[in-house]
Amino acid sequence: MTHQTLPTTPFSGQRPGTSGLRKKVTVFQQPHYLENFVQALFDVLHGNDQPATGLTLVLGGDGRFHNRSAVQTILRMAAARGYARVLVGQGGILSTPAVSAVIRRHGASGGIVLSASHNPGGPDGDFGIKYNSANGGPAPEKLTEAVYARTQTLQHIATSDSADIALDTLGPQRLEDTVVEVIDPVADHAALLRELFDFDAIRALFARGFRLRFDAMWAVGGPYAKAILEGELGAPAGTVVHAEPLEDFGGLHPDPNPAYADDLIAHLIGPDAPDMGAATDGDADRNMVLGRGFLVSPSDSLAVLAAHATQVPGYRAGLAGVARSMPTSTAVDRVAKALGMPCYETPTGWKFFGNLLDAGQVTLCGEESYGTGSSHVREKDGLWAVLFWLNLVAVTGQSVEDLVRGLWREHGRCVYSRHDYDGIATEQAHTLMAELRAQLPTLAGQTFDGHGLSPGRPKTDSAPSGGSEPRAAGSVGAMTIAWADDFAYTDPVDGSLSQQQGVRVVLEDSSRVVFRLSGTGTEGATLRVYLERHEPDASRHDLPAQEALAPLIDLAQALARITHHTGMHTPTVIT
Ligand code: VG1
Ligand code: CO
Repeated sequence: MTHQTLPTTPFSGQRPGTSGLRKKVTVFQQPHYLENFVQALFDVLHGNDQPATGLTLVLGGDGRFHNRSAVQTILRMAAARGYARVLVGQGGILSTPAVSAVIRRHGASGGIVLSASHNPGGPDGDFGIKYNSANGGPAPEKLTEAVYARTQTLQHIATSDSADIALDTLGPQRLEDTVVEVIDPVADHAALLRELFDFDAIRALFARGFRLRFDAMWAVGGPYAKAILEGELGAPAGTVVHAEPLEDFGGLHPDPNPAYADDLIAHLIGPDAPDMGAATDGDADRNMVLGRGFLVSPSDSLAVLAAHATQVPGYRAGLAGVARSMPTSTAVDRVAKALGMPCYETPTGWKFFGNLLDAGQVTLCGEESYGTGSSHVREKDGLWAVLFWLNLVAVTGQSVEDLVRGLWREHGRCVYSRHDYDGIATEQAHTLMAELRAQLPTLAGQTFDGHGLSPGRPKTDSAPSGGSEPRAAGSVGAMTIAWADDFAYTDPVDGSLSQQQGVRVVLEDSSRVVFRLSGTGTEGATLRVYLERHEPDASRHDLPAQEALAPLIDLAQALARITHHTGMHTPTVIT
């Protein structure tokens, strides 16, 4: 068993996106592809070829195809780097929130998450790698950019020729001078969740016959949900379905949204439906929550949790503040305002919440993409969100639907939808965004009549302060653009600037359309169009979102000429 230094040559394109480096499995299977990235990471973290003396690394993944072999590769490189200790989840498994919890509870210097999250898995699917820092959160852009730069100049990698670690055997093993400790993937995360929620109240809820269907989507959330919901909280066996992590997620998209969690949604309809439904994604950081026959939008979910947080033990003392990604609806802003606490708007991606959480400026955060979390870790946390909802239902006696309707009654409804256009030729997607950006200086004051934009306000429109009259849903009244920009974010804690984070077009009635390109895909480009409109009138809260948003959908087409650029007439996925 000896160190080896092997020559290598750089790969192009090893730049992490919104959440780590994601590529096809076949790309990761190329000799040295993974090794190069890890070598670059270690070089940036510790100095080129410098040892990681005395440090602890956490390692685990969502169990997708290639997970086990990637774990062995990284263990050998960690040993060659001189890490004192590596904590690896049994079977190579750790959910993303669990990695975050383990890093924090064990004082590790960081952790590596092997996941492509909600992207499909299997030999033809996707794989991914992401580094989390000592705070348990995704590495900031400064670090990921430095890693990318290093991947471009690498000439060798350091590894070891030692034998594989027995990943299924709990306890310490040795790999050269490094102690590799195989840990129970659930224990630390479960201990943390136990501190936050009223497990007795949730246990009593299940004992009263409350029924939950938790769909783990054949992904890594299964073992966690089974241990906690069925094992500790007394939910009947069979509450957690599709609980066994499969390497290919059963051939499905482990993406909990109305498009891919159709099986769960079908089970929540009808007189025999359970009281609540929930699902988590590939790496169990996302969550979807449903009431009986009732879908909760992720933006509303964040707002409900913020509004009722003090009813849950872990947040009894109140929230320091909240944060949401820019495209997420403004529902939580309204709650924050009513409660007199700050609300921050960050770019898309959990890494942007890290500084605010570390500085104690926010307690809860969330994204429209089915992600919610808090200061307990530095990742979004699917099971945490589900337990939060269960705790609220248990102590308020209200159903999931009651809680959301209560939010709408008090603050109006932020009608919301996201339209994704997948598989666009990259060049065309960039042309579309460039064309949008070019229009930005001239958009303010333009009016949309349902077909096209024209400069100046319509004669009927009042002074800028007047706002426009509420429109009947589906009809197009005067839609005047108040302002438009390309979102740029200055981190309030470290002052770092992130530009070009999405084009926002905001109307005088505060409705808005946001455009950005996905940073997690592996094939072509995905255009995301985010649509939001505030509806104060309770008699219109039940209008289907697509109907209520129809004028904005037309405006999005007119602004971005989506069909012209992509050849697509309808979105690939509507959530
Ligand atoms: C998407 C979501 C974003 C989320 C990211 C990682 O990014 O929009 O909100 O943080 O995925 O989530 P993008 O760049 O494709 O829009 V996960 O659960 O895939 O790690
Ligand atoms: Co995920």
